[in-house]
Amino acid sequence: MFTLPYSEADPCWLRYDRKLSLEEVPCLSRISVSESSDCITSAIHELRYAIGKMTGRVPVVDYKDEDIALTSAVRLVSAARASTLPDEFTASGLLESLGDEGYSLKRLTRGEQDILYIVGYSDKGLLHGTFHLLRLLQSGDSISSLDVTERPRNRLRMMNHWDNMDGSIERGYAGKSIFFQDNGFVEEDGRIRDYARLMASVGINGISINNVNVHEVETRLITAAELPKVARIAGIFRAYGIRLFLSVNYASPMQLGGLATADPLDRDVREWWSRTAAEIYGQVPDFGGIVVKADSEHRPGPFTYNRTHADGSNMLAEALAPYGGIVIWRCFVYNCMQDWRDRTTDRARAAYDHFKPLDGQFRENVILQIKNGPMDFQVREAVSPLFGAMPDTNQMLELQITQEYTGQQRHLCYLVPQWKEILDFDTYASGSGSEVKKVASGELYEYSHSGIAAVINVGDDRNWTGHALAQANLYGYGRLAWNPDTEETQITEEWVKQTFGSHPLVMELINSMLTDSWRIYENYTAPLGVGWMVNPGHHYGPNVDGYEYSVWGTYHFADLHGMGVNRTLKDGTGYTGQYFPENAARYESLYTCPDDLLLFFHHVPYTHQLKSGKTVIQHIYDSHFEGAVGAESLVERWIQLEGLVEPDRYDTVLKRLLHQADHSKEWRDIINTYFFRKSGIGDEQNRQIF
Ligand code: GCV
Repeated sequence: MFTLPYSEADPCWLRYDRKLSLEEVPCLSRISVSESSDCITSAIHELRYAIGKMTGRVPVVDYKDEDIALTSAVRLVSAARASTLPDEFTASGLLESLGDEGYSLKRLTRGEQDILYIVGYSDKGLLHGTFHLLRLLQSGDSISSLDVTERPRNRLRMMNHWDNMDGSIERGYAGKSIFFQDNGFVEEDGRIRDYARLMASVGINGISINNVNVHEVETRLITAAELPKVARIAGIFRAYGIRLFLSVNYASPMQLGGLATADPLDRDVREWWSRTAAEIYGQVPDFGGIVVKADSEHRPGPFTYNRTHADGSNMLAEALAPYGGIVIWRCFVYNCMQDWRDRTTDRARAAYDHFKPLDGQFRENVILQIKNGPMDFQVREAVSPLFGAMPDTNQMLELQITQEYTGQQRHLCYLVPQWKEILDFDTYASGSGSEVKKVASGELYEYSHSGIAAVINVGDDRNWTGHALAQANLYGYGRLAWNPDTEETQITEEWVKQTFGSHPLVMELINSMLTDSWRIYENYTAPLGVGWMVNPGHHYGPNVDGYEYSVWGTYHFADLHGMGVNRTLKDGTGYTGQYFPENAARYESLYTCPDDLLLFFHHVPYTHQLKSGKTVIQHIYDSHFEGAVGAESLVERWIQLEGLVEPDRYDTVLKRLLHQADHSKEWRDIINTYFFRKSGIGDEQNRQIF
């Protein structure tokens, strides 16, 4: 007998608190299925648990699927049993159009008969279709004439963990790893199973479980001693339609194989990797592939041997190719030992400068994974000019759900609006309408592999994400990876309804808190796209000069006259020239560059007038005062929900919001004071600056 959930952790959006009457939806009283697979078993468990919880009666399962005799049932059918489907599914080639993961949901009522079909080409489609149905039921959406067909826009929809085997998580803000502890795997796997359920429910289909900074212990994950344990985790995910990936150490042939080199063109190195691939696939036949951070932030890579990133990734890709595996090669490559006195080197240029010249040189099972911006997941930065710039090389987008620079899950910062802007950004790579979402989905250049990955924000905290409202980022990412055109409002509403219920005030207030939160956070932190004014190392809290005289290439260049980074072609670093002409021209000119990114692209006097009509210095003051008021308003909104949200969640969120309101004042005062002292220009409204 199954029991869901598998752990005591917060169920997030899989709560199923809504009450449903079987009389209104008789089809929910029975599940009919005659096929079997791990994914189908998962789908049945999910249906039984959710329907049982919502209706008070766990549906019976009819494994013979004697359709003719059924009067009411949810019927799961894949292509293997297509002959038993009614004409509505077979006539128009619908089944074939679903691909490996799509599904069609139809409710057909004829007289006494009430059958709700969940139809997929494959069992994975059935599982995705199941979660779609449960989402509708839980949200209270009508299913009386249900007729939905969906397939994911992105082939690869991935989560990247930065988990270390000692249990710590790089940039993790919600406890310890759910996979690892004490340099081994956790023994109790209930959390992992519940995590797989959550991920599958939003359509995730790939997960890399260890940090891209692969240290000594984690390097051993691809050895015979560890692979059986990896296989156990892969099995948990497989049952939810998710393939497992690992991050690997580029220097593994030296560290594990005792070779003197990791040179990608060395015969012994190549053989070592192909033997290793054979061992991996011997244990995990559907292993997704590997994620590689090479020649970045002191990680080893092909540069040591005067080889290129194409040489390095192709060598690995060759080893994985016989098994259908892919190499996800990160483009986060830059000089992290820069001299701050050197104004000619621009970190923002690095990914494009390194990778663009290599277009067309990568094997078809290599994908370049590109961070959304050219710097590093700032609260606001430009979109990376590398998107769309490599028509002959597979690309995918990397986002960051974990809130490294956006409040570390102690501050509320809903990132769906930011991600929508990134996905909708028009690269003009192939004329207008060449948005990032079309590059990532492979629609622009018909890539053989592509998609979206994001650095996950979960840990073993009971509520997974530290801040309960940060679960919305997790949910929103999955929904956007499935379909980047999903409206922000739809995602937010879905999440709130499923997680907190449909009380009008709850809906209205949590919705508005999430919607406003990114702008509020931006307002009291880094102004006009400049970024990086954080404490070095841990990146929490204000420190305007924290990175100003460092090696990291992250400067604001504030002096007594003005601030910002001159990245123009005319007399700056030339970064603007990496964009396609429409964007290059827009960013190059002070007059067309959007205010939001002004200091990212230009160094201007404090008295420079923005499009808003304000001067830069007045904007800094105003936005910081507004931001702190905004943070206060989050508290004011939340306290209206006392009694409408259960006490535990209410209290923990309130605590974080109070901290945020307080901390936003610290941000406000430090930033405002710093620029007042630098510029000597007072606030027009004479508010208190120290
Ligand atoms: C995993 C930033 C983060 C690092 C992270 C790195 C990366 O520099 O601060 O913690 O390392 O990005 O994306 O590789």
